[in-house]
Amino acid sequence: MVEFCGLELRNRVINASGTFDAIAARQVYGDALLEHFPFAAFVSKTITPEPRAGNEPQRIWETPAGMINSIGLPNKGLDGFVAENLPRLAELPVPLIVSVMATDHEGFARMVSALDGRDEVAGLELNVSCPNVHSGLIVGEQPTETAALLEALRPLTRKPLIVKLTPNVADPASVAVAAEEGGADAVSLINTVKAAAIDPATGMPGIGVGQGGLSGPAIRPIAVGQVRMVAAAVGLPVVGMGGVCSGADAAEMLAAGATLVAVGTESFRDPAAGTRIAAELSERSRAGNDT
Ligand code: RRO
Repeated sequence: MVEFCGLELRNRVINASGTFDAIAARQVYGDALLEHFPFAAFVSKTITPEPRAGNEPQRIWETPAGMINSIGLPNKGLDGFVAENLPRLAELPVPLIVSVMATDHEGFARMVSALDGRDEVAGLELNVSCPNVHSGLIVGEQPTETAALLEALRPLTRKPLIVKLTPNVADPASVAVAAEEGGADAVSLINTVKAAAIDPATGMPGIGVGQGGLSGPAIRPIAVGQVRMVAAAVGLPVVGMGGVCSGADAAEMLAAGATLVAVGTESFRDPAAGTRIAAELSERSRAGNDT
């Protein structure tokens, strides 16, 4: 077992938010999903206080060794999530972490307070890759904004608060330190890297809204570099993610300083990737191979 923010996990491999739809997977695989759940904890797709339709198509564009997405946070809003998704996610055989995002402290506070009262929720991930409507600044791009958000939310819950860091900054470690000073329990990184592609057939952007976030093996060295810098700067546990496709990749993330590893884009290719990567990781440690 692995201890993470007071949670007991069966191994070090979880999912990256928004990359595995456990409710849809249950419909496809039935109870076999519960018997062979690919992750040691489940992180939900990010929810917002009010429902959102998400972005116009195209939402996904394949690139060499990865993909660009701009999904735009389609979700049922807090009330719809609690009424319709939470009962189903509570049936998963692993701890549930709910990812939340809002455009002001009040919106974040409403979600954190509501979810604090739910025993089904083991922890909260704060997705800070969004603008604060009052300052116009992306919260996770500014240490001061990140610290202020944590100071507002920390008194509202004793559940673990994990801050999901954006890679689109010069110094992610300074944002991680601000999260730690504000009272975060862990940090997770990296979210997707800002990117665009032009469709050669049309000369127009491949993503409907013009640009999006790059994920997959293409960004793994960026992720390893940032995990290494952040892990050296904070005393908090770090969830490392970005292009992890194998046990060797996961071992690299752990060697860089991560406590847990999250699998994202690889689950689109292989829905059982989490199980395979955890098995490869455990085989490596049995063989005494650290990296
Ligand atoms: O929904 C999205 O488009 C999205 C989100 Br909220 C995020 O945090 N990262 C990402 O790559 N896409």
